[in-house]
Amino acid sequence: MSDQLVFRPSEAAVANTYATKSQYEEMYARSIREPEAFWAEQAKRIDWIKPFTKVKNTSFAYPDVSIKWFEDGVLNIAANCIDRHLATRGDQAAIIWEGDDPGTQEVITYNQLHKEVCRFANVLKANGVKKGDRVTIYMPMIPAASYAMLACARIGAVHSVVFGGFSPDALAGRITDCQSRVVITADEGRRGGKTVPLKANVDQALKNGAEADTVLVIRNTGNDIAMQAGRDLWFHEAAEGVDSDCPAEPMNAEDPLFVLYTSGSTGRPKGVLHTTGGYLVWAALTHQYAFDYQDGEVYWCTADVGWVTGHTYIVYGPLANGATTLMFEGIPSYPDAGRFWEVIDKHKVNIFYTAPTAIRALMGAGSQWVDKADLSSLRLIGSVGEPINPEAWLWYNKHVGHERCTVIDTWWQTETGGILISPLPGAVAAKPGSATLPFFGVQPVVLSPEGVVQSETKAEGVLAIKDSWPGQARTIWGDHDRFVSTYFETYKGLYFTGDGCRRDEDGYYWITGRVDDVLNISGHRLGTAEIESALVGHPKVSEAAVVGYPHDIKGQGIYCYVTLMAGESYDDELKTELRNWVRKEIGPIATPDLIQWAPGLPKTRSGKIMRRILRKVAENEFGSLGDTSTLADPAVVENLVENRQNRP
Ligand code: 6R9
Repeated sequence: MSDQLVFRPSEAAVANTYATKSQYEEMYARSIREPEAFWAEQAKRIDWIKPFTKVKNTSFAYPDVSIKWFEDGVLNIAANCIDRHLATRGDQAAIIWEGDDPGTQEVITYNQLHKEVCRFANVLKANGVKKGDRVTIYMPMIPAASYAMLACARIGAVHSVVFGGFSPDALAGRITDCQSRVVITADEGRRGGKTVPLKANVDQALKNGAEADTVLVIRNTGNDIAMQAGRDLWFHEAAEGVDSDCPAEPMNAEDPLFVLYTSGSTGRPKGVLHTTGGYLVWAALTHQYAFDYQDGEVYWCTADVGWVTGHTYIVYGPLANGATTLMFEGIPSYPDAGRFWEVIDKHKVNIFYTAPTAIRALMGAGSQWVDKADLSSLRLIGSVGEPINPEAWLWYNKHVGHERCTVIDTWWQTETGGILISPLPGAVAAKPGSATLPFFGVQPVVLSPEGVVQSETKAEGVLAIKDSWPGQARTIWGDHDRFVSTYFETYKGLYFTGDGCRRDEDGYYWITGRVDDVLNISGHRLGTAEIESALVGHPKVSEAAVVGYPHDIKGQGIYCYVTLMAGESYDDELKTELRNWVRKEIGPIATPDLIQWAPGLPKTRSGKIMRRILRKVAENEFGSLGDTSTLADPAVVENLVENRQNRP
């Protein structure tokens, strides 16, 4: 191997693996050569009520994109994640819940999970929820969030989980877009010792234009909240006397399972739709192989169920495999920067999966926090959500993995359903900063920005995928045209990821980040368009342009250029006001880091904002602004450079 820093699988990792190097190579080759046979076999890992006879029926041909897997098969996801384990592991922990407050925890066995999910499903049914109906879930990280998701899956309702950190307006938009008539929430959530007013946010969302018939409220903190008669129901009251058994609805493989909103480069967030059969096969298979999950291990993914990582790798993948999945309500820094490590020791966690932003923040807090923990239970540590810089990778490997654990960097997206590029622990040597090689069935393609396929191994450009895989999103809720134009129009015949990448001489993929107007803030996707639209919604703002810039902890920070209405005064007080405004409009994750007053924005003569220049100024690289001759008013740039906010 060419690069100096290569970490080969340890003997222990090879002894433990489902795929050695040669097995990975064989399976990968077969998955490409004979996808029908390969996937027919892999799909046997889940229980089908009625077996499928067709495996793959997919086309990326523009504009007739259509993706179907196992299309005549019938199954139920909740039955796969719960019922089929009861005979062999009814008393095994399905979920270990660790509360925000270090003293709180709960263990839920598969038997208990069955009962809870059935009761939840019966409450939904009693409130009129039927197969195909959408249900919005706006919850803290408590076990009831996964009961709610699995209850929807059990009766065939389509869940739309909205991250509990989103604002009432962001929530309202998501309720309206998929027309959910039922919202599931809690009185309040807890995070880092503070409470989050979830139910009050729902009230606000329903006041601001969203509509719902029923709000089901879980009692969590027990603090007083307002309840609206005729609309709001306490879950514990609604669940009184309901049956603790509920039959699992037979679902077609292509019936929708969930909608999850994610940011794109333009417009409002889009509801990415995943279906049943292919998604579950992908979630279960990738969870088993990427983590080499072994029976009895304790597995912890630190994501929130409001993101796709929480869907696939806290709930569906691990439970489909009969795993013990740890669910954490809190944050890495509460009560102190040792929390993650204490939780690992307390619950003897074997597999730990987190985000680079958390690793960088904990690295910044000082190694003394992690070094006083034992961490000997760990076998594998993973990362997801954004590129991991080699420095953070090496710190993670040394201080968390004790140079003994396997480290995996997994690349994927909301739209991909699960991991697409990642080293398999017993097969593929890691290089810090590279997500390495594709998973079974995944054919990455590197294109020049003009769309020329790079056939040399060593290549650089944008990343696309050549053919469908079972876990792929099928459409955007209510807007198939947008699905087709977002992912399949730019490079005909290929799925376009929106990421830039480099492939080295060993065929390893190095993801370099988004090439579109999507920001990745602490591993969370945000569209610049969403932040701009929040800013121009403020009465004093006339125009705004938002770009990302490198940020030590968050990966990217949010840099806003703002032009005010004539006569408004550019002062610091207004900057604070705008920061709070965006927080309120979208949520704390969208809070601007830097705001620059821009009496003028650089525009072409046809009026297009030249973002390239704005990015350079934000990156503090104004020496290389490139061609500015097409600007309508070149003097604007001088002013921007002079007043730049990101000085070292
Ligand atoms: C799972 C998830 C997707 C975007 C993706 C890319 C970035 C995710 C990464 C990574 C480099 C990794 N991304 N994992 N970049 N290396 N291992 O994060 O989904 O929220 O949809 O974000 O995140 O830019 O396009 P999602």
